[in-house]
Amino acid sequence: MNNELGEELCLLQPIDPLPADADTIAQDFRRYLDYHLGRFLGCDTVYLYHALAYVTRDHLMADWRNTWLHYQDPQLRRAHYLSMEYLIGRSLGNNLLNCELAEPMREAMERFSIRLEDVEAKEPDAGLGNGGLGRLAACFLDSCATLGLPVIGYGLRYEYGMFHQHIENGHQVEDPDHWLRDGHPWEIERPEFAQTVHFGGRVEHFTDAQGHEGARWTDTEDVVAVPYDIPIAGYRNKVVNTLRLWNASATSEFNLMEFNAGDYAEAVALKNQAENITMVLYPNDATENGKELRLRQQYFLTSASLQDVLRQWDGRPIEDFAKFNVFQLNDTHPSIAVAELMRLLVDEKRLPWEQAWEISRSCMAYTNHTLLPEALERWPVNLFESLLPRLLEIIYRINAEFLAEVRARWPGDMERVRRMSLIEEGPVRQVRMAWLAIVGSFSINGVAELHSSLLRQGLFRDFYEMWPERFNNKTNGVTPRRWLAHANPHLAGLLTDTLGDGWQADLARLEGLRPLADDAGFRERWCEIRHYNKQRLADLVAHYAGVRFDPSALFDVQVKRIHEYKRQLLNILHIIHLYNCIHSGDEERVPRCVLIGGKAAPGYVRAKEIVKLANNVAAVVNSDPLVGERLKVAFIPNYNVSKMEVICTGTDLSEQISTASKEASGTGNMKFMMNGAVTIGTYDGANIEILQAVGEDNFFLFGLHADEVAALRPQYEPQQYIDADPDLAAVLQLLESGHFNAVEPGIFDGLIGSLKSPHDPWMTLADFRSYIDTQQRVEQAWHDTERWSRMSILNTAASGMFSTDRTIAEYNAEIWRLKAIG
Ligand code: 26Q
Repeated sequence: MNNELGEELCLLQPIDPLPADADTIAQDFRRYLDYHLGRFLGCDTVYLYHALAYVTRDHLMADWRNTWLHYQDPQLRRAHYLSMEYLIGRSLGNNLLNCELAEPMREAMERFSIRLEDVEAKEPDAGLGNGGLGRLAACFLDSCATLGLPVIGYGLRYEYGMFHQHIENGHQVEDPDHWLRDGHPWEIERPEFAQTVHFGGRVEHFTDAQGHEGARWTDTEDVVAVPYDIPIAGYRNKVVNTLRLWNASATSEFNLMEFNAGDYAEAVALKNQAENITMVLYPNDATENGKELRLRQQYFLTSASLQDVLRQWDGRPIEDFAKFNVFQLNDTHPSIAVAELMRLLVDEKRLPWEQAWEISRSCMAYTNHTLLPEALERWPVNLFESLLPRLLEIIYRINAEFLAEVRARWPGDMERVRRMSLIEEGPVRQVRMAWLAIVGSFSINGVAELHSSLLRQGLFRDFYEMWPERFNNKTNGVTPRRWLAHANPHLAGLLTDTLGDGWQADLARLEGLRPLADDAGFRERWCEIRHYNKQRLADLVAHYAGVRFDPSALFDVQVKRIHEYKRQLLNILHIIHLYNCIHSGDEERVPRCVLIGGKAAPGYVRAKEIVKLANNVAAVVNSDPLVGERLKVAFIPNYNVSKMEVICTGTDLSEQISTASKEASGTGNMKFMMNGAVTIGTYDGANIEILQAVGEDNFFLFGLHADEVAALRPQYEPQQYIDADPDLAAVLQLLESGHFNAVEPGIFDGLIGSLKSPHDPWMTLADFRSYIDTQQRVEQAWHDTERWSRMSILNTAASGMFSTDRTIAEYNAEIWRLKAIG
C-alpha cells in the first residue's frame, strides 16, 4: 500500500507524545525563544506568543500524525468540507484547552513571571471569513475533531483576511488585515502536495483509438495551489484533524519567462496575477456579483481540493469513490465542484458520462445559508466561457439532461422548465449556482427549522416537488469549547463544580442546572460570575470605544454584520425613544448600556450610514448631562471573534431582531444564550428553536411572524404606524430635526427615507410598537433581580441542543455516515 509520499506505509511510524509537565514546557519555551526565534525573555510579547505557539504545536504533532495514519485505512469513509471561509479567531487558548495543556503552561509561564492571558492576547485573529457562515465552518471543525470524525476542511489561505474597521468621526474606515505579517506558527506548508489549477484557454474535442469521445482543455493559464495545513484538535480525545488552506503561487514557467522573455515587467505582472487569487477575502456577507477574481477563487479552492482527494484515491477502483467520499458544500461558493468533479472523472479518468454523473451526484451535499434572493449566486455565462470554458460545456450538458427529466415529468410545462434551468435567460445569460448545487447533490439542507421549511415552500419549491427526499434541516450550533469553556472560565468552573466534568463534550448535561434556578445560593454565585464578566466587558468597551459602562446596569448588546435585514436601525430607534423618555422626565427607566458592533461591507452604502448613525446617536446620548448614567451607548470598532469571546459572557440582553424570515439561523444568538443572556427577538431563524427550548417565560418575543410579514408586504404603509404612534412620531421627528447630525445636515435623509418608504423590504416601522413594549417588559423583569437570574440560568440550562456536537452528529447520521475513530 502506497501512502501520500510514495513510501511504504509501514515506514511511517507513530511518534510519541511529548511530556507535558511544567518543567519540560518551560525548557522548550526557552529553547524556542533563545535558539529558534533569537529573542530574549524581556522581548516584545508577540515573540513570547510565537514561542508558546510553537511549544503547543509540538504537543499536537504526535496526535496529528497518529490521526492521519488512522485515516489512511482504505475502509474508512471520509468527508471533505469545502468552504471559502473559516473564521477561526485565535488558536492558542483553544488548543491549550482542548489538549489539556493550559495548567502546565500557566505554571511554566509563572516561572518567568509571564501571564498566560497577556501572551494569548498577542495572537492576531485569523479572520478568514465574513461572519456567521465562516464562523460556523470553524465551529464545525472543532466538533468533527471532538467527535472523532474523519473530516478535512478545505479553504483558502488569504493573505489579507477580513478588513480591520476603525471609526473616524463616526464613519467606518477599512484597513487591510495583513494577519500573516509576523508569520503563522500554526501552519505547516506542504509543497509536496501542490496541485495545478487551469484557467482560460480553449477546449478541443477528439475521438480516441477506441472510438470514445473526449475533450482536452488546452492553452490554459495555470496556477499552482500550495497547501498549508493547520491542526484542529479535538477536545481531550487525542484526535487532531486538518484544515488545509490553499495558497496561489505562479508556476515555475513564470520564473523561466523572467529570464528568457525580454519583457521582465510583464512576466512579473503575470506572476502577480496568478498570486492575486488568494490575496484577499471578499468582505461581503451577501453578494458581490460578477467579480471575475471571486470566480477564480471559487474554482481555485474547488479544483485544488478535488484533485487532492483524487490524488489520495489513486490506485483504487473509481467505482468505489462515492462509497468512501462525501463533500459538503458550504453554500454555493464551492458549487462549481459539481462540474469540476465531472471534468476530472470524464476528461482525466476517462469515465463514461453516466457513470461519472452517478458518482458525482452521490457524493455532493449542499448547505444553503440564505433566503435573500439578491444573495443567490449567479455568474454571467460569458465570464464562465472565457475563464472556465470546459466547465461551462459540462454545465450545459448537466442542464440538458436535467431539463429532459423535468420535461418528462411535467410535459408541456415550459414555465417550470424556464424556472428550473441552470441557465437564466435574459439580456445577460447567467449560471444559477444554487440550481447547479441542488441538481448535483444528494442532500440539500437549510440551517434552522424555519429556514429549511421556507426553502421547501419558496425558493426551492420546484426542486422539492421533484426530489423531496433530498431536502433536510440541520439547525446550526456553536462549539461549547470556545464559546463557554474557553470564553467564560469562571462560569465553566461553576458548571464543573455543579455538574461534574464532561459537560464540555456533552452539553445536554446543562439541563442539570434547571433545578438550581430555584437555589438562592447558586443564583448568588451565578450573579457574582456574571458581574465579573460584565466588568470585563465594561473594560473592553472603555478601551475600544472610550465609553464607561457601569456593570450594575442592564447590558443590552447587538453585535453582528451590519445589514438592513438585521435591523440595527430598529435598535437605534429604541435608543432614541429611551432618550426621549429621559428628556420627558420618565423616571421609571432602568439604567441601560447599549452596545452595538459589526462591520459593514465596504460597498454597502446604507450599512455604512447605519454605522454612522449609531456612532452619532452614541455621541449625543453620552454627552448629554441630563441622561447621565441612565443610558450609555457605545459602538465597538472592529467586532471580531476574540471580542465576541468577551462580549457574549457579559451580556444581559441579546438583540436578535431581524425581519422574520430573513435571518437563516443566526449563531451569535446561541453564544449569548449559552452564556446566560436572555434574548429579545423576532420569530426568525434559530430564535424560534431557542424560544422553544427555553420557554416563553424566559425569552422576549416580539414582532410579526414570517407569514404576517409576507401578508402585510403588499399593503405596507409605514405612515400609518407613524400617525398611530406618538412615540414613533417623536423618534422620527427628532431624527429628522437633525439632532444627531447638527453639523452634517442631511446625511441621514436616505436612511430616514428608507424607513418611511412603503417599499422598505425590512418593514422596520411595522415592528416598532411591539419592540418598544417588549423592551418595557424587559425592564420590568430586570427590576426583579431574582427573576432575571432565574431566566439567565434557565437560558444556559436549555442551550445544550445548540452545541455543534449535536449539529455535526446529525450531519453525520443523516448525510455523511462516517464511522468515528477511537
Ligand atoms: C458571495 C459572492 C460573492 C462575494 C461574497 C459572497 C458571500 C460571502 C459570504 C455571500 C455570503 C456570505 C456569508 C453568508 C453568511 O454568513 N450567512 C449566515 O450564515 C449563518 C450560518 O449558517 C447563519 O446563521 C446566518 O443566518 C446567515 O446570514
